[in-house]
Amino acid sequence: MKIPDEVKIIGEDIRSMKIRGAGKIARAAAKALGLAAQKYSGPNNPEVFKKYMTMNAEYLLSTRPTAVSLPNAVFYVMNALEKASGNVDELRSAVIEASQRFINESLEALKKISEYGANRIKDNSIVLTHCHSTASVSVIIRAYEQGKIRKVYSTETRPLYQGRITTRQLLEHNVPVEQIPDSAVRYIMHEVDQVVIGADTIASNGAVVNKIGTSQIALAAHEARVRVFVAAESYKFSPMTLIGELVPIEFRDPTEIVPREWIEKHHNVEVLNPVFDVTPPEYIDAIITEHGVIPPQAAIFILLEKMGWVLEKIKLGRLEKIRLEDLLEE
Ligand code: RUB
Repeated sequence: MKIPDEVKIIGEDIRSMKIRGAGKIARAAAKALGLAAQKYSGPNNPEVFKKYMTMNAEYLLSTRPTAVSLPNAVFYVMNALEKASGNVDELRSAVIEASQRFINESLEALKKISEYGANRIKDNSIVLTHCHSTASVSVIIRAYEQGKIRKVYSTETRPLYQGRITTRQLLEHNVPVEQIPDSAVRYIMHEVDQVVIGADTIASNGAVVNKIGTSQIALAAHEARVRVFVAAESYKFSPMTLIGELVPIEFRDPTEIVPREWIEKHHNVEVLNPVFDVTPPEYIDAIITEHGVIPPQAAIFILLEKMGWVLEKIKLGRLEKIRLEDLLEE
């Protein structure tokens, strides 16, 4: 049994960040599991098929550590497999159907978030956003269509410049946008009316894990009494944080920051490249989800009410390390 090439291509695109952003990663992982099911050519034995799907799931889970949207998407599809019964064809259909359902629900969620989020933007606003978040961009575009946005500041987001994707997408929708270096955020904040950002993971206490630099932006906004909104689908809430798990922060290769030759020339100096940070709930005014706009402190309700299907699988307090098998075990 091996992982099909189609799944490996998606997995490697996630790892290398060709596919990036928590929502896109989740949809790509769901799609990959659907493809894995389609490509299965092993024996007509449900147990073998389940093992094969678990192998594909484990592989996808290993690609990037921080965005909980990835495990949540994988668990969503694997949960459908676990609940299904019958022969391999029936199990295969259950996986393909769940994969498509996750993708559709995710896109529906984005539409709702753009509406709910745009409602929270005041007339004549200057908005600041960070990195590239599909959820935030859709809020901003919708608010612009409603005539509420005067200008957007888009941070360049070193080292990989995802802010340029944001700027390009906003320009494509005629939204007036100015690109600024990350270090200009505090300087510009007195002009800003609202900050709108996305999330990779939201903890049960409402802390938001997002692209490195987000917490500094939130601090500068707090100091200037500018409100901070987070646009995030419910599958970005982390069930594991309910039982005290920490959100792993991804560190990427130092050469994303400086060339290898520079490092070698400088006595192999240590270069750190943490790619996400944690913004405490006190610095966030509201989280815009497809279920409505909530204060960060209400994250726990989204987890308990909307992500309950994952919680059912967690044996509270007994897991040292949460692994797929543990979550799927009855
Ligand atoms: C992307 C990032 C985005 C969130 C939300 O980081 O931090 O703000 O993932 O994005 P990276 P979306 O570029 O390292 O993946 O709203 O598109 O899910």
